[in-house]
Amino acid sequence: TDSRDQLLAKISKQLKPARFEHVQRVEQTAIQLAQQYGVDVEKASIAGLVHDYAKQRPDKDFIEAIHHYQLDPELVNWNNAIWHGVVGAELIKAELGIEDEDILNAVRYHTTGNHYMTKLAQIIYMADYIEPGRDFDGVEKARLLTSQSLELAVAYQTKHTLAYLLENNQRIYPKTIETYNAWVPQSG
Ligand code: DGI
Ligand code: FE
Ligand code: FE
Ligand code: FE
Repeated sequence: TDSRDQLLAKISKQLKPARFEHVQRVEQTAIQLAQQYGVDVEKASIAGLVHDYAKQRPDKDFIEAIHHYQLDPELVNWNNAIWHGVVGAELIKAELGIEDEDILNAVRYHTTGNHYMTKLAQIIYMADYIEPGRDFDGVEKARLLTSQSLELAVAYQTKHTLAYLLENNQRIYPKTIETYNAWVPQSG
């Protein structure tokens, strides 16, 4: 794997400045949460830095990767919002040499969540939502919950994201519904 400087150089080459700043804020937020919740800080740092690595790739790169890596063929019916995590993880593995499956799964699930998420994946899911540059109704509540309980925070984000998508007549990716069913109803 690369040194931190090499990793940062490769990431910054893929991203416009505003997006590169976002991933650095996600990294810092993820490091703080890892310290609080007893998760490997180095993994949280790397996962935060790489989570949106593929966000600005052209659609054709994702279509090619779905075929090349024999991912779920249904993925071709989705778009960058879903691809940059699920398919992006394969590009991160191939292009950045990151092979840790916990880190790769944290990237895969950072947008939609998953029925099962490690603490690292929960941290990246939440750090992406609450990093200091985020500003939306409910972000303060999300920050407070994240400091109190990762599980309740994951449930909060999952519910509010699904409600937002429904309100805006967006298609719901099946894994988003799986995440909702696994995390929200039993949390009260
Ligand atoms: O990449 P970021 O902007 O930092 O954030 P993200 O990866 O969490 O979210 C990317 C987008 O994905 C966001 O606008 C919400 C959207 N999204 C999440 N779940 C679904 C979804 N879009 C659709 N259509 N369906 C989903 O289930
Ligand atoms: Fe993202
Ligand atoms: Fe997110
Ligand atoms: Fe992000």
